[in-house]
Amino acid sequence: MAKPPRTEEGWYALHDFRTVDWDAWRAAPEREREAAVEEGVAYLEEHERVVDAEEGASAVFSVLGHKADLMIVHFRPTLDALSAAERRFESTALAEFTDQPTSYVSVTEVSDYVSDSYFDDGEEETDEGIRRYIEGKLKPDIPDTEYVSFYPMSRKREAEQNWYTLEYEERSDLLSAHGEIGREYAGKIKQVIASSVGLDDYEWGVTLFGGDPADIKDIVYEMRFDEASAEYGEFGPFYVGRRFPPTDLSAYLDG
Ligand code: 76R
Repeated sequence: MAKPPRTEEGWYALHDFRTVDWDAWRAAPEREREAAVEEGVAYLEEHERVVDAEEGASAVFSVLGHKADLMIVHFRPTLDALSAAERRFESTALAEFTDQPTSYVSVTEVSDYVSDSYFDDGEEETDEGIRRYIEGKLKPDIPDTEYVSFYPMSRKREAEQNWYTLEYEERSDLLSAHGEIGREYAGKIKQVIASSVGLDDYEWGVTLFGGDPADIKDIVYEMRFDEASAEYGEFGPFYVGRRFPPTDLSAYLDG
């Protein structure tokens, strides 16, 4: 058996997609719409302030295209906290106007590939810079940049291309070449990679944040030519959205 990497898990992630029933929204009496906006804004503000848990991060995005209208992203220390956040949304008057076409559950992870010294020497012994880098991956903040892209992906398990039968060294080399491309986008793209093995339909959820949607397109495209993705990447549906402050909910719904 090829050696699995050691991993450490951080915050759990829920990508909660919602469609709005626009006909019902337009047909609803004004006071119902007002109550929905008021409760929706309160829900989003409280979750962005993380009043429901010790730590975490949340944000809301408007999603382009037919797949969804809203994406609410929550990072929390436990799966239970995510479940509570999801159910709490259902109790708002806004939820009466929404459906959940899809969702994604995952957990942030760092592995040996990122830093074997962290796993060999333990947290205390690890270089301060690396420790902060790892902490940032396990407990990601959500940047203020405007655009987001989310997609699930897996590594192939096919007869000729099987990531899971490659030797550890080979996987590690492929991912460090992958990381070199990634670092060219420093300052332009922030990525959150969270494992969904055993939790959802693909193996990772990828969330890319950036100020320019062209950078999102470029990083994904460039990585397609890199062996880790070209040979072993398998992708699910893509969702692209724009962050908005909770107080703009009314403008989004009525705009
Ligand atoms: O040695 C190193 O520097 C590698 C560090 C690293 C790892 C281990 C790294 C860096 N990634 C790693 C693992 Mn990544 N990443 C993606 C995508 O669309 C695509 O083709 C892929 C989607 C992007 C855009 C991205 C960006 N990465 C992984 C894994 C887990 C693999 C496994 O365990 O088998 C996946 C699925 C994945 C996918 N990666 C980086 C980036 C960027 C921007 C970096 C460099 C910046 C940074 O390290 O934070």
